[in-house]
Amino acid sequence: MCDVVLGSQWGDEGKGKLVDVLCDDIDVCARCQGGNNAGHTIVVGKTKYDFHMLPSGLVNPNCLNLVGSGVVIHVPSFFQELENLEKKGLHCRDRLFISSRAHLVFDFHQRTDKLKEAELSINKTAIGTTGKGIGPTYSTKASRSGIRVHHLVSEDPEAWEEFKVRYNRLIESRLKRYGEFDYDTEAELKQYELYREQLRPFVVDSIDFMHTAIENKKKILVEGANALMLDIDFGTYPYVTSSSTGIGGVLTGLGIPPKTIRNVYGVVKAYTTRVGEGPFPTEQLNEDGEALQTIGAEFGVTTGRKRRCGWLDLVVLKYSTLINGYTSLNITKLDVLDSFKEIKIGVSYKLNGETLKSFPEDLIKLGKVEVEYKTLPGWESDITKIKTYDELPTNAKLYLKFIEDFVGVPIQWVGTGPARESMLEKA
Ligand code: 2SA
Ligand code: GDP
Ligand code: MG
Repeated sequence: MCDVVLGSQWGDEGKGKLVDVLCDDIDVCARCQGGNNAGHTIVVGKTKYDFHMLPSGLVNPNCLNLVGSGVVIHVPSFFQELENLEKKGLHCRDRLFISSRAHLVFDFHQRTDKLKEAELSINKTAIGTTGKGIGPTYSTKASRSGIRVHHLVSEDPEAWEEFKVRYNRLIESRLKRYGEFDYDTEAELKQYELYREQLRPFVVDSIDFMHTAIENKKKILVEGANALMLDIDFGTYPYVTSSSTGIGGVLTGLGIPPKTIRNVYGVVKAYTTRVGEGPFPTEQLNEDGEALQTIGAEFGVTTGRKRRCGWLDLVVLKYSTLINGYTSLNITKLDVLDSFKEIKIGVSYKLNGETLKSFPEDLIKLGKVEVEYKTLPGWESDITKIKTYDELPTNAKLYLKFIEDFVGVPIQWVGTGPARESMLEKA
């Protein structure tokens, strides 16, 4: 059976840490969507690991790791990330596999990501992407002109010629769209000729890989990247990423049927953050937002951008619960609220005096909603040394209970610090 970890807000909820905690007892960890736009931080003792495209399960020496077919792979970054992990003493080459069906991100995808953003910024409508070429790569995938891993590594005598034809066709269409830009196709192709050999040992038929693991009753954990509110269908479109970041992406990105899914863990930051542009109803452009940003050290793991901060938004969490069907929740970074005298929680959106039933799809509407807040008393004490859920201050428990009652999903874990040990499990 597969358990799944999904981000419930706008990302950076602390999914990596939960995956790391769960991976102690896991045989296979799989990524199903996104690419190296993701940033998952794991703190083990004094070592901090930053994962981008690779699954966080690599930290566990007994865990096999799969980069699934729904992921988009920038090969130079794949090797760079692997090297960085190895430099930190994590030897994991023999436990890392990539799907032959995953699409490749080329440098020109990253270039055109930035060119498109520059175009949009003229009208102040840039998305605030990570610049990792994610949107352009999923675009070429959807328009059926993308290049997949098997196109690169195939040993068929015609494969390399065919690869070059596809590659040149893609370059031509980019140049047509964006005009001439300086780009060394010869150098890139030479590099990819080397990658053909270097990448081959990692490549598997991921359908066979996953289904063999399922048949052999292996414990599988799927690591979602980004989060539901960045989903291409259900997020704040167009201020979203270009993959299915919810439960749907788990099925389409790994080729597994719904009946193989057991638990769906929703990771919820105790407040809300967002990096990049787009609507954020509970954002606090004031001292509270600044305090959350500073205390929570809210900076993007991939781009280093400051994350925007605001109160927990239960309208968002309820909406995200409807779509992903969380079986339990991990509330993270509760310790960041330790010093607040009062804590607010967004509980409903009002538009023209009427309470909305759900999260609006229309950004004009969303821009006009008035958030109604419930104010709860803070606990004003340090929870970072606490070892059990029961020892949490009464007001912290009230805060958690309010969330649980509102969304109707039990809280299973509470994060009280970045380290692996700072995770309280509710009995
Ligand atoms: P893209 O690059 O096309 O996926 O960007 C589209 C939107 O998706 C947002 N996005 C993210 N939001 C939060 N965290 C992400 N990962 C990094 C991290 C982000 C970073 O863990 O900190 O370092 O800046 C991530 N990746 C994509 C992005 O901000 C756009 O709003
Ligand atoms: P992800 O993208 O969801 O995996 O999250 P990120 O790694 O991008 O961002 C979460 C950040 O919060 C990381 O720096 C984590 O080390 C840190 N973190 C995770 N859980 C906790 C927690 O409970 N308390 C604190 N203070 N930090 C946490
Ligand atoms: Mg992140």
